Amino acid sequence: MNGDREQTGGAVKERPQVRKQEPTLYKVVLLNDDYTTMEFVMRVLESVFQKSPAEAYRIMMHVHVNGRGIAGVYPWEVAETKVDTVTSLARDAEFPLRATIEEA
Ligand code: TYC
Repeated sequence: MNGDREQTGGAVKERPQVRKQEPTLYKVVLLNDDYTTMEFVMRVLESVFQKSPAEAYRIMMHVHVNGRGIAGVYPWEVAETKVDTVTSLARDAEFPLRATIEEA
């Protein structure tokens, strides 16, 4: 064997090119409903999706007006955890707020 170096027909590459593997990303989509308060949705966007108050307001209003909107884009397991957290916070507060995952 040749350590970590690639065989390149006589020459030895000291710094083989490292190709980063980009993880597949997924959108966490927030759904509108008639009962969850705007304030609660903004609090979820700030605490679960690390949005600024201004960005949280913008996303919440987008969902309110258009029926759905992207809360964030993450690798699968992160997206799944965010959806679980939203679902659990909503259930505890007795709001029907829902979030789903879509391929980005
Ligand atoms: N439509 C809700 C209301 O008028 C607010 C709302 C916004 C609910 C976004 C859910 O994902 C949501 N109180």
